[in-house]
Amino acid sequence: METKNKQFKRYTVTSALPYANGPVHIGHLAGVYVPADIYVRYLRLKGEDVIFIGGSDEHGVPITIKARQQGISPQEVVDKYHNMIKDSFERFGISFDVYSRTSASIHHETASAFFKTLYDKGEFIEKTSQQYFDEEAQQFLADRYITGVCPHCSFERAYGDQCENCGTSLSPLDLINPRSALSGNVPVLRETKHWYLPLDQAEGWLREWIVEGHKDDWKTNVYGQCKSWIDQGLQPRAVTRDLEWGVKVPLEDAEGKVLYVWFDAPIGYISATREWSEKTGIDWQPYWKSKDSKLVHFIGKDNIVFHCIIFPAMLKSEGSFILPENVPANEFLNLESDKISTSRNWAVWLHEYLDEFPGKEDVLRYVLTANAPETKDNDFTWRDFQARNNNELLAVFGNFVNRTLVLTQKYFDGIVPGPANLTEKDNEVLALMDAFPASIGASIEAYRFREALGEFMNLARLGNKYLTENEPWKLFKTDPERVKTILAVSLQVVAKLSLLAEPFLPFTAKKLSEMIGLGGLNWQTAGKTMLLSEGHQLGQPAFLFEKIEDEVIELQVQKLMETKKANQQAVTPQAKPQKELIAYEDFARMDIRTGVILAAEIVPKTKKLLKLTIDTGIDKRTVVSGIAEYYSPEAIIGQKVCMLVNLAPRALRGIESNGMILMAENSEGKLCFVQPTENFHPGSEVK
Ligand code: B3M
Ligand code: ZN
Repeated sequence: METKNKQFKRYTVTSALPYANGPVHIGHLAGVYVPADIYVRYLRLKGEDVIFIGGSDEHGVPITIKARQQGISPQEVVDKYHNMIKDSFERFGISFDVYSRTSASIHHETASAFFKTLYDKGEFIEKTSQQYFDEEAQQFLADRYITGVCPHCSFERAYGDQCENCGTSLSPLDLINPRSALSGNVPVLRETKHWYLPLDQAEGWLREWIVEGHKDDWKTNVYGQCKSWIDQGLQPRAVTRDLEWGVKVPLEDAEGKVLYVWFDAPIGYISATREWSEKTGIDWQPYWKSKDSKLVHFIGKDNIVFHCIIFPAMLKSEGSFILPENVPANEFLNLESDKISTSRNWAVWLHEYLDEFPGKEDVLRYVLTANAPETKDNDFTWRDFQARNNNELLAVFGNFVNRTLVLTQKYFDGIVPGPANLTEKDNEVLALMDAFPASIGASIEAYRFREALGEFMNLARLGNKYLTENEPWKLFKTDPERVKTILAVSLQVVAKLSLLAEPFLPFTAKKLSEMIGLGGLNWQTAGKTMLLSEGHQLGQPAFLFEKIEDEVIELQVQKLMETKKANQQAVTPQAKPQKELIAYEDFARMDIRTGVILAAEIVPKTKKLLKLTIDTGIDKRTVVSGIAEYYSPEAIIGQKVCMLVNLAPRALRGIESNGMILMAENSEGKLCFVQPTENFHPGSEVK
C-alpha cells in the first residue's frame, strides 16, 4: 500500500513509450505526458530526487506493417517518428531526464539479459503449440498480422492481440473467421515453440498486492480493471513471437524469434534509466531496486494490464526489482465528440499545434489539464480551448498579474512598496494565499491534476477579486498609502502564482518570474507570505497571454471538417452479399431499355418524388421516381437512362407509374443514373 506517511528517498517516474509509428497527439498528452510532467516538475520544486523516463516503443507489428505499406524498412519508420516525437516533446516542455528508444543497443542488451535471467531461473514455461501461419507470405501471424471477429463483442476488425472495440485482450486463436492482414488469406495452423510467463502462478501475490493492498490508493478505474483480470483467472502468456523485427530471443534454438513487444517495451524504462546513468554518472540501480524508491507509471487506460499485472510479474520473477507504488492511468480524450484516431487523421497533432500556435504551449497544457480524462473519457473542443484561454488564463490570471504590475510600474516605478496598515481583509487574503502550496501539492500527490490546477486558478481568482474590489486606481490621488498596501498584497499573490504555476504552465512561470525578478524559490518557501521584499525592483510588465480570435478557431474547426469529409469519401461501403441464384429465364423476362427523359416535375406535396416523361422508343410514358433529393427537375431533361419497361404499373401519389429507372448508389448514398457509355437510340434493349 502506498502509505501516505512513508518517506521515499527518490522517485522513478515513467511515462508510456509511444509507438514510433506516428506522431503524438493531444490524446497522448492529456492521458500521459502532461500529468506526468506536472508530477515531476512539482517533485523537483519540492527538492525531491526524481528521474523522469521516456522513450519510443520501436518494436511491434504496427511498425512493420507501416514499413511494408510505405515500402521502407522498419528502422526507417522508427527513425522518422522517434525524432519527430522527441523533438515535439522537447518543444512542448515535457521535461524528461532521458528520452530513449527501444531500438537502441543498450535496450537490446538490457531486454535480452532480462529474458535470459528469467530463463536461467526457470521462470518460463516452454510450449509448442499450433499457431496461425500465412502460406503465401510464409510467416506466422502474430498480434496485428491477423484480424477477425471479436468473440466478445462481434467487432469485425479485432486484432490477434486485442479488440480495439471492447478492449479485450485476445490471442489469435480466439478470433472468429481469422484472416491474414498480410494477404487477406485464411491462415493455416502450424506448430511453433514459444516461452510463456506463467501468470497463473502469480495470481496469489498479485491479488494480495493489488486487490487487497491497493484498494484505497489506486484509482478506481485502474483498480477495477486489475481486479476483474485477476478474478477471471490469469493464464500463462507467451512472451516471444515468430517475427523478424524486435529483440532477438537470446537462446540457441530460437532462430527467427523475437521478444513480444509488450515484454521488451516496459524493460525500455530500465534501459532508458541505464542510458541516463551512463550520461550522468549516477548509479541507476537504486532507482529500480531500492525499497525507498517510489516507482510510478503514467499510462493510458489501454495499457493497464501490462503495467499492473504483466510487467510487475516480470519484475517479481527477476527478483531484484521494486514494484510500482502507483499506476495513475487516465481514460481517453475525444476530439469534438469523436474518438481520436491516427488512421482517420482525427487528432490534433502536437507538432502541428506547435507550428500553428507558437508561444502557446501553456494554453494547450492548461486546457488538457483542466479537461483531463482522469475519471472518465472527456472531450476536447476548439471552442472550449478558446474559452479557457480567453475567459480563464487571460481574463483571470493574466489580467490580474498585468494590472498589478502595470499599476506598480505607474505609481512606484516598479519598486515593490511596503504595506502600511493591513486591514482585516488584507490579512485574510494573505492568510488564505499561504494555504495554496500545501493544498495544490496534496492534490498533485494524489494524482488529481485537474483539482490542483483548479486550486491554482482559485489563487489567481482570489488576487483578481481583491484587486478589483479595492480599486487602487481610484485611490492613488487621495490615499497613496492605501494603494501601497493594496499593491504590496497583490504583488505577493503574483509572486506566489509565478512559483506555483511552474508544474502546470512552465513557460508562463518562467516568463513571469523573470518579469518580477524572482528566482531560486522552491515549494516549501512558497508557503511563506512575503516572497517579494519591499524595495525590490520589478522588471517591465508584459502580457502573459493573448486573446485567441474566432478566426483562429474557425480555421482549426475547418481543418477538422475537411478531414471528416475526406474520411467519408474514403469509406468504401461493404458490398452487400449476393442474392440467391436465378435462372436465365428469370432475367430474360425483364425488358430493360434505354430511354431519354423528356420532362420532369416535382410531385406536389412530396420531397422525394419526380414525375418523369420518358421516351422509351416504344412510347412516351410517365414514370414516378424517388430521385428528387439528388436531382432537380431542370437538371435532368435530356438525361439518358436505362429502365425496366415491363414492370406492372403502380400508382404513386395518385399518379400511374409505368416502369422503373435503374439507378446505382454511390459511396455517399446518392442515387446516380446508369447509362451506356456509347451513343444509342431510345428503345435499345439492355441484355
Ligand atoms: N507503446 C502502447 C501505446 O502507445 C505502448 C506503450 C508501451 S509502454 C511500455 O499505447
Ligand atoms: Zn471486442
